[in-house]
Amino acid sequence: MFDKVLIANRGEIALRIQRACKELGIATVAVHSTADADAMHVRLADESVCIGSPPASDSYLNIPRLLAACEITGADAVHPGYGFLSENARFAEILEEHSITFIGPTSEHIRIMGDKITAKETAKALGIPVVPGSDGEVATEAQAMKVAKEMGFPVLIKATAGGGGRGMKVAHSAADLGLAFSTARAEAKAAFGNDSVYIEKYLQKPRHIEIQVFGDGKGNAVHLGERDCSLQRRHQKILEESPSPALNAESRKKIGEIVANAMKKIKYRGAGTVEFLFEDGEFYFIEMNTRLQVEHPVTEAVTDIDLVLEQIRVASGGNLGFRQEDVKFSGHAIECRINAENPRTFRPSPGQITYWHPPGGLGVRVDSGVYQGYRIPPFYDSLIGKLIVHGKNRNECLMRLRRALSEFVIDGIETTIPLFNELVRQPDITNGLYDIHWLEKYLGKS
Ligand code: MV4
Repeated sequence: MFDKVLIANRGEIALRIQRACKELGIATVAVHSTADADAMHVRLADESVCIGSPPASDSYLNIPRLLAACEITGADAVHPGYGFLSENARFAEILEEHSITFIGPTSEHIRIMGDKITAKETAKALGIPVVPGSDGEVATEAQAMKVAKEMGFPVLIKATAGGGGRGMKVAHSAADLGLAFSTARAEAKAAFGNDSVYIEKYLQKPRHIEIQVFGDGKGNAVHLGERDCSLQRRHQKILEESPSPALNAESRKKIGEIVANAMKKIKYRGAGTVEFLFEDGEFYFIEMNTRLQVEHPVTEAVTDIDLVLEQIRVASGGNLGFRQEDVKFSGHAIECRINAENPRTFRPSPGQITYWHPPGGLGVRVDSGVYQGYRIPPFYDSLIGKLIVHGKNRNECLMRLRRALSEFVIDGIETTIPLFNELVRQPDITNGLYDIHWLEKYLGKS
């Protein structure tokens, strides 16, 4: 096992990772920018190193400074959290070259899944159902037209280097295709420095359902069920739940087994998420994330497995501690992302938290890196906490969530809590009847 882990992240996830390290008896190193000197993850760490100025490129994304912090503190492993360098294959490689363990998958797996065409080809070859579309890159408008006409409209042009919805354009008919193709390419070039695009059949009202996987890099792998992440705005998830209200036991088992077998074949190591669109009872692979995700506590609640602790265990050479038949799914969990934002306009609302009263009680978990008196800096994303509620079934979970939300008091800044108070009373939400467009339509109406 490692003696000392450096946590290359900030906020609630830095604290989440520290907690797992502490339970394993591992010393922790926090790194932080000058804007985060007062952050909770810095206060609670065994050691901390200031690595630069507020812009992430000078601190949390700065590989030479992170390496220097490892060297100064003698850390033998790095946990990247989510975002920042968590899916940077080069960072994983550089750490290994310096005999520091990257707590995550191999750089090869990160690279394969980072390129959306290679990811899709790999998934398809492993027997995972994918969205119908072009075989790889589409280089010319003429080629795009040929593929689209064979497949039928509407189609979606996607950036090969993309993900998270950037560089995506819908073409509803042949008349739209020329403009969609050229704008997708231009946006891809501007956003990723790579204008490669591919085409898929556009699914019009899918749900976003992702399967949590976990492997030990030795050919043992399991699935840990799904999370329904359809409630999102501009590709930012707002609320996630497990199990998905849209799945039955049979379809859950079937897709879970397909994905777990695929992970066994590639000897995947650590936590991963295989993302699908789900429409009319069918799953369609879109992407794989090779990192721990923001919404991982939803899976922890229903499986009672500590995903971060397991990540650390397998990164240090341990075997998977459980088999598929040992994984028991219990009850229902919902996570609400508490952002420092206006709940209507979503304009960021940094500033001082003058009062902080998180909810508690049975089945309630709050993961957060803030505290009363803390000043939220304006430089980073606006997630300040996550409320995760667990119950015996979806109805109990919802009742408990309404209760927990009503207890939550945050003063001094605006937060998304009022939005959640509304959402948990909407019939479509309580009935589980929502697709990826539901929230934006709701926000447009009200
Ligand atoms: C799609 C799609 C419809 N059809 N692909 C958006 C981000 C990226 N992860 C994939 N995305 C989508 N891909 C096909 N073939 C619709 C989306 C999409 C979406 C997906 C998941 C969650 C929210 C979304 C919001 C808008 C569009």
